[in-house]
Amino acid sequence: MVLDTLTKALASGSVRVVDLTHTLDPDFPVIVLPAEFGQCARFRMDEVSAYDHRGPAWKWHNISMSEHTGTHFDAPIHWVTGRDVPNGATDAIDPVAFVGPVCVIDCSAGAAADEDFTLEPTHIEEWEARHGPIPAGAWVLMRTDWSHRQGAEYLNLRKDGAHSPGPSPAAVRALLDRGIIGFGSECVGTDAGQAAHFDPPYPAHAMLHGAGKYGLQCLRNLDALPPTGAVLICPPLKIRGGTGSPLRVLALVEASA
Ligand code: 23J
Ligand code: MN
Repeated sequence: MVLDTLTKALASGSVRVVDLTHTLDPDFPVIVLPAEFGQCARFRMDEVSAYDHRGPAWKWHNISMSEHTGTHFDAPIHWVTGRDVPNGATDAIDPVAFVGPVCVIDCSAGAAADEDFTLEPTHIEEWEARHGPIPAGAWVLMRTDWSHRQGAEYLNLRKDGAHSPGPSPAAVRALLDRGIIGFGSECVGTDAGQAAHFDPPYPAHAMLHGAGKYGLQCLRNLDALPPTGAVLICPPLKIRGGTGSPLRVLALVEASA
């Protein structure tokens, strides 16, 4: 009954499918770590044939990239804190995690005023006062409109590293206390650009993955989502032992009455 209602609503347009994914493209920025560390590979596409002598009736490409290139999913084993989480790799996560309710916290005004804006517990409490409690099992997405930025403005690298918004350690703690299943960001990582200097460093990665939770990065179109009521669909590729993967992220959104 529920699914019949859903498919009819999709057909009539009263439930819309919103694409939260950036296009995989060699020019899309990837995270840049300090030079002493290994680096993330950009997306690459090589033509194998194009209806030619290499394959007269078909066109196809070989592709390569990092697990953490473009719009992508972070699995618990991505971080050392989550290395022993049961079923913490992309091929082993219970797929029920890939479909769920989504809460969107609008931080766009704060991020416009301060490129190092941090989501704090007070913002979460203010959001809940207006929209109700964040339910256990929810995905929480931090809207910053950072996805509107182009080129070098997206990573926003300076001599002292990247400057982009993200959650404070206390905010990650507050989200874990509510029993969320994952946290997503429009920025290149779930953590703020300066999060190496937080305590603990990289709190979104360290605390979420240590608790067996998931991350989404490089999201877009969060400005097309309501604060509550949408359904997120985010299944990563089933990479054996994978720490994450590029994916298509969709949201089902009810047309406002
Ligand atoms: C490796 C090291 C630090 C970070 C990241 C990866 C990511 O943001 C990622 O893509 O998961 S902060
Ligand atoms: Mn990642």
